[in-house]
Amino acid sequence: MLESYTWEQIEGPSVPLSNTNTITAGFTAPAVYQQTTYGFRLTVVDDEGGSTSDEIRITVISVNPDDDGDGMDDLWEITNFGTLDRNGSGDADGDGATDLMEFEFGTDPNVPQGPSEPSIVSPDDIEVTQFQPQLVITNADHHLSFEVNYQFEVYSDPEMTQLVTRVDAVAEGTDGTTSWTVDTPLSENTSYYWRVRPMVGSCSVSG
Ligand SMILES: [Ca+2]
Ligand SMILES: [Ca+2]
Ligand SMILES: [Ca+2]
Ligand SMILES: [Ca+2]
Repeated sequence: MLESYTWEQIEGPSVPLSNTNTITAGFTAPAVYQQTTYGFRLTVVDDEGGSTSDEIRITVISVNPDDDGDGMDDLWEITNFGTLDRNGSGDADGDGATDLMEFEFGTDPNVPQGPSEPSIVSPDDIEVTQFQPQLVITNADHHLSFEVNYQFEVYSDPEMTQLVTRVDAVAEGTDGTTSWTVDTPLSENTSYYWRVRPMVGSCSVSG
């Protein structure tokens, strides 16, 4: 005759077991962010002091890869940040790509991956004959998976306080350079100053 049943957990993160002294123990599957295996051992003792035990393993799978609903897979968050606390809008490595973008690009959220400063190709300190010149830059260096676009600004003063025109998101050119044609006629015999700024993100305007 069997005298006692004893269930104990032998594998996986600790979970509360119920009815551990009966033949049918139970536990509530906890929320997991990755497949997790729980192991249990049942030991039975009979009235003559003999005992035997058996083990079972139960694997709990994550049905929702993004339990906290921030767009980043929870396993990716744990792997890269050790926590689910980040919500995607931050930029852990300060490279201009938010954590959520890095998840989508498949890049490393803890390693800065550009963009560097782009350089000006033309016009650079020269006279131009067009009223709407084309501004050309050499693309910034950045991780190939980064989607980068450029903001161009044209000013009428060297201190760059008097904005003449600007465009926010010119898609990066595929030949190593990016260009934008000034969208408003400039005045004759006047000096203008321009600059460009790379930004990581989705592109809203093509140029
Ligand atoms: Ca998440
Ligand atoms: Ca999160
Ligand atoms: Ca980043
Ligand atoms: Ca990065």
